[in-house]
Amino acid sequence: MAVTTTLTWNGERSFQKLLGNVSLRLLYKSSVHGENTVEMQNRCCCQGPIVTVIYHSNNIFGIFMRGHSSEKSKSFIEPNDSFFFSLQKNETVEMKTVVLNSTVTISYNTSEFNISSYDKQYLVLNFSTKCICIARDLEQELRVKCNPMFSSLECEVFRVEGIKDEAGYINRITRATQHRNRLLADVRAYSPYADLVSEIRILLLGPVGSGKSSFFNSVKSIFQGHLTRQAIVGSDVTSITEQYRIYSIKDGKNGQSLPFMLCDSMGLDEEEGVGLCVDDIPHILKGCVPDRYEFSPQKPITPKHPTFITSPSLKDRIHCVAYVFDINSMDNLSPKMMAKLKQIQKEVINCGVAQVALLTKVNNCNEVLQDNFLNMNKAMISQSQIQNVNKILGIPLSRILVVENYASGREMDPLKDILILSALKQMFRAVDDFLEDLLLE
Ligand SMILES: Nc1nc2c(ncn2[C@@H]2O[C@H](COP(=O)(O)OP(=O)(O)O)[C@@H](O)[C@H]2O)c(=O)[nH]1
Ligand SMILES: [Mg+2]
Repeated sequence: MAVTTTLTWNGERSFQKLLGNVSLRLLYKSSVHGENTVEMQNRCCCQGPIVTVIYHSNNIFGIFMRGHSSEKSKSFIEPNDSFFFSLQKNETVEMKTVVLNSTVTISYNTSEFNISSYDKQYLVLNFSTKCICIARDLEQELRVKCNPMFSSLECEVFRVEGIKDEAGYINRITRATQHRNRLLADVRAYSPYADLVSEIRILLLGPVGSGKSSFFNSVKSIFQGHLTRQAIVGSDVTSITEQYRIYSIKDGKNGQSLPFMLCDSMGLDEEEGVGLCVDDIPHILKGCVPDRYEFSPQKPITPKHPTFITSPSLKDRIHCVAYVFDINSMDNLSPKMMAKLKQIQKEVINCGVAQVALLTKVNNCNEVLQDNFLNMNKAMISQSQIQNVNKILGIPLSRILVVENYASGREMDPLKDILILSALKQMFRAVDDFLEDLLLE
């Protein structure tokens, strides 16, 4: 009896889009061949690249493994060329992928392993209860929503035939890493226009929770090569950051300081007397506010303050303001917040400082970067949020940057790095324009 797959033609098409013109040959189907690991192993072992597709409630997701599954690897999948995917149903079928960064555990029975000991990426199928157990981060990233009620559970494994390296996803990821490394080299090699200063200062300004402190942490993580959390981040409604911080970043652990500093400030609040005080802003921009200054929302700094910098030089001042917003809240900024932003922008324009907007929390970072890295801004321009920033603050589209900070994940990701490093590069360009203009003056 021929075993038929549950995968639709559109589903198969999205694999072809991703991996090149491949065909999928069904090796195993749980409802036909038996719902256990041994059966699956017997049928799928040493078959070359395989894809495991899980159908649970309304979700279709799974894992692509390039290396063949061996006897030894049983339910463990090694990183490097494997990835998770989920098929998002829309007009066609869209595939969302998450690169595997650590060893993943896929198991057929909860009793086979202890979840707490695999705190990274795991996936457990329990056929007797029709439940799946999936790592939270993974669930969120794949946008899988499993309803334990009314669940059905089916698992299919396919051999992927005709896979070509050049056309596929794996190649794209490799290209991403190369592109990331080039950007990294560019950022390292940056030197401010006409060597007017040795380090430029970028001020992060924006509502509470927009991701300012996380952006600094993310940039630092890239240069450290692993995730760091120097700045405290939070999900409180009031600002977690109360001190003004001027962060210099080292290239590697004991490396040289990079040619830029990120200045992290208290978050903006729509209410008067809460959050960063608008009257503090001109002083920050001019470089009068020292590192670690404690903000007080009702009392702006004055020249009488003991640590007030009375005659700041060009190196002390802010060379670029980055207005930071959560991209998802861009469409519903309150009128009060907008008014405050306008007020602040007036101060920034008065000081003649360069301006960019930085939109955080884009969760489709691999879509943004899909085919051509150079076109990533173009791909975003049609989005209403970007148009909105352009409208509210009058910032040109090329100066509206999108990033996904390192917030919840535990591993570095070249795609996130590309967006973050590209954002830095655009900030440098904005600063150079500002410095050039200054010199002409
Ligand atoms: N998913 C996601 N979460 C983020 C991102 N940036 C920041 N966050 C989260 O948003 C919350 C506020 O971030 P934080 O950096 O403290 O914002 P700040 O008040 O502007 O400094 C924290 O829970 C962060 O983990 C991002 O790019 N993506
Ligand atoms: Mg903060």
